[in-house]
Amino acid sequence: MTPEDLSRAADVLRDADGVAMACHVNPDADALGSMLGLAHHLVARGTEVVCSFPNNPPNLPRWADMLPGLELLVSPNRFPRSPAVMVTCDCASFDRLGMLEPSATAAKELIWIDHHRSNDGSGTIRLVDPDASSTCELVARLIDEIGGEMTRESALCLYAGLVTDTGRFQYEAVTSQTLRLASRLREHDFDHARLSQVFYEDNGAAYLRLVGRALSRLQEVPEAELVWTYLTQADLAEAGVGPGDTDDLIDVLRTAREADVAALLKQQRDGRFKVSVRSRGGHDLAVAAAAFGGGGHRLAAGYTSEHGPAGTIERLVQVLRGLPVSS
Ligand SMILES: [Mn+2]
Repeated sequence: MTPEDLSRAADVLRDADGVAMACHVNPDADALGSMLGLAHHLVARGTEVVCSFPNNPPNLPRWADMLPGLELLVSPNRFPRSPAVMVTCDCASFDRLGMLEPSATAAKELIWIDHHRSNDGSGTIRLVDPDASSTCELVARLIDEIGGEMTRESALCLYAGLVTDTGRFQYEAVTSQTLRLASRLREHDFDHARLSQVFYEDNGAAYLRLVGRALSRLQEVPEAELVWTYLTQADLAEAGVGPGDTDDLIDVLRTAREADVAALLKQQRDGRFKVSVRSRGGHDLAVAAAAFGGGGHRLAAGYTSEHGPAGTIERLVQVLRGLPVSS
């Protein structure tokens, strides 16, 4: 992200009458928080803002209620078809926009804000910094460049993304700048303890039983420094847990000291497995996931596999060991 791009994006957003904003499918708190954080700032300046993400119906995770500005969200089929100015938040690739892709293609100005290393290069103005802790951190820089007082609503939304995308300030992308931003955001009056509770201490008993099931299947592959497990659609149905409610399970797996890489395979409705991978530092998983058409960060990435659990792991082991993958 160059200073020129940042200043050009700020110019465009200052001058725009209306801005259409989108974040990635199945938004996490960084995606939703960065989008709404910037939206609040623009709304406060009198700009017309509409926000969306490509889930139809737009079912939101439970924690989303904590974020102000949900009334700015429209369902993807009501999103402007050819916006003059469009902003995307936290999208590593164009296809993460799903059914909002045509709007991004048609947009006159497309401001692309993201921090994924595997970002694939869309946008007329690119605010992409793979070293940034979160998209929220990039949005904070953009808000400073636009000028004007940051509102409490923006601060809360950005704080939510900052806390969660840094694993509560523990990942390597956390810099003194990240912590200074957190401190600045916390000067605003919001209940950060309640926010943390909603993100980290809000599990249902059914989910905890499902974690037990997944952990009881944990397998180790020492030659690839890997631990892994899986959940099927039947597991989810039996537990009565939605697939979006299992996002934190990988954070339990990754604590295994026997391995460098943890992989969680979650079966999707179409039968394929969504694979989340995390490294403790020894493997570049953005590269590994790219071998399977996915992407992400060096230590946290994901992809979708056509193969069952055994076939998926067999291929992952080959990539982790630097061997050619059988198709
Ligand atoms: Mn992010």
